[in-house]
Amino acid sequence: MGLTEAKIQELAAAVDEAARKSEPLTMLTAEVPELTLEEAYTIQRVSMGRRVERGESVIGMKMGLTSRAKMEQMGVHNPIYGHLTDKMRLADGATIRVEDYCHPRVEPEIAFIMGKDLSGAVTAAEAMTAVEGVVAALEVIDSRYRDFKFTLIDVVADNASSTGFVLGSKVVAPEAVELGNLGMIMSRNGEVEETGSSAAILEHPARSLAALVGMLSERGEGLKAGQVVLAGGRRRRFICIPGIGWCWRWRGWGRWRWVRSRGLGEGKPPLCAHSIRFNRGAHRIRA
Ligand code: OOG
Ligand code: MG
Repeated sequence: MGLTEAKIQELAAAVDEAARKSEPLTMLTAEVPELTLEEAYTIQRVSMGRRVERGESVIGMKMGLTSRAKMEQMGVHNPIYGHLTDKMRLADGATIRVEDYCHPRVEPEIAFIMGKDLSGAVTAAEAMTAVEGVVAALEVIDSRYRDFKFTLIDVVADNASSTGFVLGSKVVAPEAVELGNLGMIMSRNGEVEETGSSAAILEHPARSLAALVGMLSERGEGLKAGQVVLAGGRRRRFICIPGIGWCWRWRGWGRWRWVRSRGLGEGKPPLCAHSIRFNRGAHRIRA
């Protein structure tokens, strides 16, 4: 037996309130073990409706669990998606306070800017014909679940942990970068920690876009021209804690710096804050 409309509304209100107040939430599946993936997506949509009622607008979508590493971490075989609203968009160079989140993590991402509407069953190549530009992005995710414990169904209901994203300023035509095998170097406090490629995103980020459109079409939905799509994290999530600065360099494209926390304000206790910067000159760097 499926969940009643009232129960869907109640669970959507719970995830929405937890996100709005950055308050820990008990896993929905602990209370409702029979919750299905389809119902979780309905809860996600109802919670987005609540945001829209408060004045936010949906400006795009994000894919999640698109890399083998993240799928293995969650023990799943399929990606998930979430919605992005205008309120989640952070300015390039913004400073955010770690205290304002439950379990903040950052992920380097690749974003598509749609030039045309796109719906139905499409191949990766067809999906790319609707893309106007690609841009290096950074996502801040924040699972609201207590002790950072959740199942796939819980994370879908919680809008795939969406909380913020930043788009770089160098939007390029999709063919201007080698999107399917874009090299990346990641360093922690100035030392190289990991290297990789955009191929980790479902073998090519375009496949992530096509998969998203396929999943949306199951609900009779699609993407609209002008929307932003985050293709999904390449590997793992990186913790945001004071004292750790992350830097990701994409080959021939740009560099993202997640700057270390620093104190803010004279005479006040130091706040844990991070500055997110997209270094405009860095596209000259070669990996
Ligand atoms: C779920 C969000 C997944 C990605 O890029 O894989 C995601 C999570 O890891 O909390 O944004
Ligand atoms: Mg992500």
